[in-house]
Amino acid sequence: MEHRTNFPSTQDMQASDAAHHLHPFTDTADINAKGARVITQAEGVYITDSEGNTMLDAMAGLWCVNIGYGRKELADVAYRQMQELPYYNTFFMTSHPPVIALADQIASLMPGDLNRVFFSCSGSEANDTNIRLVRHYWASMGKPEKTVIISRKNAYHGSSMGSGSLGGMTGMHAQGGMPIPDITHIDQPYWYGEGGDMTPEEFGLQRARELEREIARIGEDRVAAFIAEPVQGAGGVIIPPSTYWPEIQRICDEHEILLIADEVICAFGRTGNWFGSQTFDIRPDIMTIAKGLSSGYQPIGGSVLSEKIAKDLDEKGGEFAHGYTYSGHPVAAAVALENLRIMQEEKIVKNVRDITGPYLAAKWAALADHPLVGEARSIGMMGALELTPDKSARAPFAADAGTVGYICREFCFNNGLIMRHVGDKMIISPPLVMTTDEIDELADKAWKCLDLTLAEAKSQGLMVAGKR
Ligand code: PXG
Repeated sequence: MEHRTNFPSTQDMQASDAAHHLHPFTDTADINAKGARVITQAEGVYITDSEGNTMLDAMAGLWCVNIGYGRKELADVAYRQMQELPYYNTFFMTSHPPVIALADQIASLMPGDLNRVFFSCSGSEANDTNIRLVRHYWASMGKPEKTVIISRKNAYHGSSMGSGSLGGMTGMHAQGGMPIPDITHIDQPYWYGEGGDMTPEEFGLQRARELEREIARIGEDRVAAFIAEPVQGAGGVIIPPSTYWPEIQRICDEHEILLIADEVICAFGRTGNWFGSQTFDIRPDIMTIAKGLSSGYQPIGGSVLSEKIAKDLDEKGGEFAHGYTYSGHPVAAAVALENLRIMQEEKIVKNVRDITGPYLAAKWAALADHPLVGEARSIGMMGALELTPDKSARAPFAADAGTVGYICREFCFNNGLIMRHVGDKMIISPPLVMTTDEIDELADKAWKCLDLTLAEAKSQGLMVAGKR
């Protein structure tokens, strides 16, 4: 496709950006001094900036462009829908064809009896919906005192007051009065960083049983729900030990609490099945979805309720006094529907499960041979590298967390690879359509950037182990 090239100069765009645009999760002084990298176009798994540099996008934007960039079918559907019905709401007894078809399609893909969708425009909104929904649910069931939601440290569930409170990011909680009341956080199943001398299996059980202790501490009659990502994404692609989810599921089954699986990242193929809940055999009462639902082409998310919860609410819930102007937006719904159609037609999830996922797993695991890498883990099409000054001890760096990760991230950017750092973990979440050749390119570039990072870390005296 021919792309537009008549943008203002990079310098002019950077100056306007600095003057008028406040960026999410960005140090303003830093970006204003250095200038934003301006991304102007993208095709397949590559993005291009205003200076003409092309980079392999191993993050699929922000874990979302699962189908890859430049799919004309999605643009065509949006164009047609905008002409036919650009907007109508789903409040006050109305609906429209795209949202009806999309809810039906989501329900048919969902595991178990997850069957009813409440739409939002993002994962944050969907999780805010979940907070209100589970509290409304228990109040409707005659148990208004069940309001506490248990979450986990280092979880990411969004950035609004509600979803940011559900999340367990201490840096976020330090700003703006979070968490809101009645949300608590248990420890995460992060074996590499916190497992000590335990085997991953022992550690997984121990961390899962914290949920049972937390329910007992708070009192079951006060607990509404437990929320967790099948694999923690933004926290650093933390893949739980095999014992973790079965034990969590047992605890949820044995107690009167709802289980919310936040699949904003895991859903729609990321872990090699349609849903992370299938990969880990989780039976959620509510699932949060967003990102991959539209491959990021339109902002859309949702909360998917089990048939039981939905039926109970039909009978006893009355009006749920909640909704967003753009809940089930027709253009977003039409685009999501087309995205799901292409995913099915091109067997993208099966391809991840049988071909590219295993291929990435082998290539990624080989990066553990690099002297800077303490662990290389992956599942489906997501992975993490733990950078360390001492492989044998799983040691962190003595320098501030993220110092070496940041150096590596910058080398990646400057060598044609988008890989993110979370502290001193390097993480990837490439488009699900990435080919084996492109995975080779990803692994080669990652190795080269690790070499550059190691040399730089040595020259700055950073290869010194610190304490956990
Ligand atoms: N839940 C999960 C599991 C997520 O990963 C959200 C909810 C919130 O979704 P919205 O659409 O409101 O952003 C997310 C989003 C990162 C990063 O740096 C991760 C996310 C968003 C932005 C940055 O890894 N995840």
